[in-house]
Amino acid sequence: MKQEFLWGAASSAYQIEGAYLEDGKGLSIWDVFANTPGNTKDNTNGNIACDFYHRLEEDVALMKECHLKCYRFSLSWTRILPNGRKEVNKQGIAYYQSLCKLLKEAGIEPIVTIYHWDLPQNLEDEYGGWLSEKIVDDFVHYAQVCFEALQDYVNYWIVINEPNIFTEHGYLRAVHPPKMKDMNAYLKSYHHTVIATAATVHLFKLYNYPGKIGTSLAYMPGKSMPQYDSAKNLYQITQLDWFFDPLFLGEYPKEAMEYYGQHLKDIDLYKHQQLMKSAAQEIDFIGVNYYQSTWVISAESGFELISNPSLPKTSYGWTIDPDGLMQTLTALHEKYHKPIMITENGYGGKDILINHMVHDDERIDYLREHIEMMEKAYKTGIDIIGYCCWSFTDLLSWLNGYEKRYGLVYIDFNDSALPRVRKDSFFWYKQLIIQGEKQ
Ligand code: BGP
Repeated sequence: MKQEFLWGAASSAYQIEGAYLEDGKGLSIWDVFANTPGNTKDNTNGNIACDFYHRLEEDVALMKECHLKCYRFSLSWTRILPNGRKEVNKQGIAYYQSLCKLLKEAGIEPIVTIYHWDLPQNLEDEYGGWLSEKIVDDFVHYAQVCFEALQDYVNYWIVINEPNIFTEHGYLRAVHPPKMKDMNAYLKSYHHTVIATAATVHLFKLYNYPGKIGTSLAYMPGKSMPQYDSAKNLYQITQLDWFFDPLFLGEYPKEAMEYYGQHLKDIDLYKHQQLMKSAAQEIDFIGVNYYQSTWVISAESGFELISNPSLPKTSYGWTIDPDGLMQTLTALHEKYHKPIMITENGYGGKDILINHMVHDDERIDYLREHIEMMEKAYKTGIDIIGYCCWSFTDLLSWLNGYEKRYGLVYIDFNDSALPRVRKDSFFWYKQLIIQGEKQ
């Protein structure tokens, strides 16, 4: 990989910061949702989480020790704008400025995600959040406050994390706020994320802010037996192209419009086409989160996704498929011709702390195999600019509480001091980066 390749790790505000009511922060939909009994696994919430809010020095020192070249984190909208708009919370801004400063001093490039799912509750209450086009102006205003405040430190911006996942979980599957099961709401909310992203990218370029801007989506490539090729194709068009095309080509795939048909009522996919087209040109890179592939078979509804019978799984049943990463990178490169940053990739499992050590061999194997595949893809000419493993420390899993661990650093959540313990994967990743530095 190139000398300047961004080896790093990723996280998000709600999953690590805690301090949910401190220093002027307003409530997000996740604060409210997770504090309502029955909504999350074992009623876990991010009220304290990893207490990253109070431990910047300690955790950034660990990142430096691990030789990270970049650290991807998200900003909490309500820490910066407690009501979602207008009044700026200076303490929130100061907090993120000091995080960026610490990272820079440690030689670590901050990669900032503007939005990782924690919408201001106020905007949800006022007009239904992502269901209303009103969100676009509020989002762009928030993004500009972030650009203004952090432009001296940040060279890589990611507009929204996985809009394809949070809209599905929130509006179609009712497992995230606002707990809806409505196809039309799902498609509508997604469309508003597209417009908000396009408008943000356009503003970033118009004001000539320094650095590069991209956005991150989840990609789960489909595999199938040859007899199910048409099912796989339908999956590709309606579940992958549908989300990526409007952001990186500036238009939705026509075939998928037919597929969604009447569910698209009240959604004008063409109204902002000019903006979508120009932002698709202007956006600098594709952020992709890859964890697993899926097995596609045909079904009455066109296709069905099942677990791949011939591939190994994590203890949480996620398919382990490094080849799927190659499939992902190749598909994105060939279709959109933009540099790619792998903004998430990692192994979620139940780690055990024994004598202040965590032997997480499965995680090391997972990371090694995926990184090798990425390097192979890179050698074929795919422009890959960075790799962020998910995650640096253990953190709150949206659907699996504190039990499912992804970190290179273990956190003992049963101990109120929240001690940090370097896992075997921490030392392994550190060596990998050091070797890269020598090349
Ligand atoms: C991605 C999210 C992350 C993280 C990860 C692991 O979709 O962007 O925030 O949660 O998935 O997911 P989980 O914790 O559900 O295993």
